[in-house]
Amino acid sequence: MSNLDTLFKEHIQIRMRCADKALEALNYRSLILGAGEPFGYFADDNYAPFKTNPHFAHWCPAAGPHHVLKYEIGKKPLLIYYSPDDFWHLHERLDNPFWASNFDIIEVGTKEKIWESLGDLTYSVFLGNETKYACAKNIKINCELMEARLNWHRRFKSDYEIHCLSEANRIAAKGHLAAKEAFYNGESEYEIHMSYLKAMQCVDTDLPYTGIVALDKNGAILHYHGRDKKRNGNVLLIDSGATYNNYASDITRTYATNNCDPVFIELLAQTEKLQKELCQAVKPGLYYPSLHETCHLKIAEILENVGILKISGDYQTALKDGITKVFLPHGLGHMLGIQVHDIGGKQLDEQGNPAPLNPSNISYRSLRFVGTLDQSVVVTIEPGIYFIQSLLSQFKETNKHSDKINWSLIERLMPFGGIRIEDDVAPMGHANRNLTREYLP
Ligand SMILES: [Mn+2]
Repeated sequence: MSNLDTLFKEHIQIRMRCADKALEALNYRSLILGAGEPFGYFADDNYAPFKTNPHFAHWCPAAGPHHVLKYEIGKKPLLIYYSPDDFWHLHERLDNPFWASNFDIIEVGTKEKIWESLGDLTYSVFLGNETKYACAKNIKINCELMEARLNWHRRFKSDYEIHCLSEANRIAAKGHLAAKEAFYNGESEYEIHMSYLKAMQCVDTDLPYTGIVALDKNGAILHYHGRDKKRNGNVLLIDSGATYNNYASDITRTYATNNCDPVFIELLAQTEKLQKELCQAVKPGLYYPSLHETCHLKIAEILENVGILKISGDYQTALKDGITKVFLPHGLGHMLGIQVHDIGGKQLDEQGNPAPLNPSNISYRSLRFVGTLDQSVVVTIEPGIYFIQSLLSQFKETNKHSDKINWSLIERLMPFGGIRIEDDVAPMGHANRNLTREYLP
């Protein structure tokens, strides 16, 4: 048995134990998870690239739509694998993947057969978007309390999942190294992106999310998805990942040429140093929003160090007055797993109660993970500093603290867009494992 087989076996056993607990608590007998069906565009016969229902993917790496998994308390999970005789579309044949021995598997050729093969469905709960057949069987659909419990369990990664996340980082590191080289060779956003894909031997739809490849001022558009053909940028902000067995990596790097303003180069060096310090602080028991707050205080310090802010070392007040949020409007990071922004970050417990937020701290509102880190709760750490025209103008015109900002220096730095550095970090033992830096400096 290979290492992956052993890890997966253990992963499925954990899934079964967690599902037993959730099913018993909510008085169900079996859990039915649909891989799902692709989303079709309105008034069109085209479909969006298929993404598997994350609840299904948590149990089974099988690719493609329509498969259904049934787990009944105390029984071996049953996978109904959809394998039609279809010359219009490609359907991956089952073969003998590493995970197969953990399921009883029935291969069927029609969607109707899937549901006939599931057996007794009394006291079942179905999660997925393919609800038509489940409705016809009169079973409970997309029960929120069940979703909350499964989302909660997804927070704690098994050793198999950590392995997959690490592999997703290893693969993405190849792309990032190629992108860096392409940038220093003067390539355009489009060319850098193509170099990224080529190095990983993949296409856009294999990526866990639409990558951000931003040269210069485009880095200040936080979800920039352009692919400009203009060459010879001075700054590259690249936020791009890879997928391995449905698990995502989420990595950002910022590179600058020597043609940049020296203040920007200094900002980049200090942000990198801060990012590494924040990563080192990740450990079980740490309340994540407190690290977000530390990040904002340090950003205030950095901005003062390079002469952007005049705040006499009063970082706490700069945070309270919302000055740091002008430069860093997003959260420190988020949970990572099957989904890039793994679900359940604002959930307090497995019942699905919401985590309390500190309403007095305005910088918390954009935070996607409000909780305490525990063993193997993988998170991203992604501090940034941006020169966003709209936020800066608004602050200058309406905020009574606008005299604390060195506006002539801001004007000089605007053309360079912004900085973000992001790693994926797994709290482990009394410290952590930085899954990204193991492969990418
Ligand atoms: Mn991220």
